Amino acid sequence: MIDVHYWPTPNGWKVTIMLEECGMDYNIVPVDIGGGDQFSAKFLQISPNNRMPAIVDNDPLGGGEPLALFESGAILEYLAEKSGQFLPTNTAEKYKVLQWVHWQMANLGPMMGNANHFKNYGKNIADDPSQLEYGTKRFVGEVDRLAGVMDAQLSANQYLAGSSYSIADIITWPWAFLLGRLIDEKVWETFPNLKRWVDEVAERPAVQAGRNAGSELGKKELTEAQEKARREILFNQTNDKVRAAREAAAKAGA
Ligand SMILES: N[C@@H](CCC(=O)N[C@@H](CS)C(=O)NCC(=O)O)C(=O)O
Repeated sequence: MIDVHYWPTPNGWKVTIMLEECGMDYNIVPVDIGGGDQFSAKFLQISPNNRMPAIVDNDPLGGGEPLALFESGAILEYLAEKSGQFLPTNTAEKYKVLQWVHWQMANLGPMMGNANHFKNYGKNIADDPSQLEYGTKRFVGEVDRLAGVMDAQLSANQYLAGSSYSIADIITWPWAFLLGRLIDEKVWETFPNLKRWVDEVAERPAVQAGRNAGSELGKKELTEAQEKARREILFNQTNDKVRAAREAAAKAGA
């Protein structure tokens, strides 16, 4: 059985979608990132960067001790190797897929995360809201550029890495389908090939199941004070803040 340390967000969905696609059994271990669970000593041993998703495979490929992994790209590559699915074994084909996996990890995910931060969350936390304008312009501009990169690729290919559905699609879809919500629903008119692919992947039963996994976790009604406390935990993390959160978690016995 695979334990998935998880909260229902785009990076979390990558892993539940992959597990559903592979037909692997998994057990969700909630990591309430707004509540500070990512600073518990136990979680930091699995994921030293205080970010979810992470997995512990209790029956790892090759046998031996349970295998703990963090970073969704590494997790998907491991699950592909274990299941023998969604990553070709032929060297050239394999690296065609992996270059898009790395592209997502280094580009689309971080840029959309930052665009969302400046455009939507920033107003609640910035000391001076005028500071948000340049950040929004910079990151929404990058997201627009990246959408164009995907659209061009998908104009000539059914899937991101060519003619077969792969971990490149599984890792990219959970961010890409949110483009309309982040920028404007009109964005799909500019990127019709991307829209075609987003809709096609959305139809897959495993994608729907993975996207819904643990959806009840994030649905609590929160007061303004609780929202504020969660923002304090999640944003403007520095070494001092992270160390304090780690110490508080240890004191609470977590
Ligand atoms: N590159 C990482 C990114 C993971 C990530 O940013 N996770 C966020 C939620 S989507 C998180 O755990 N945040 C907790 C925090 O900021 O302390 C991956 O793809 O696994």
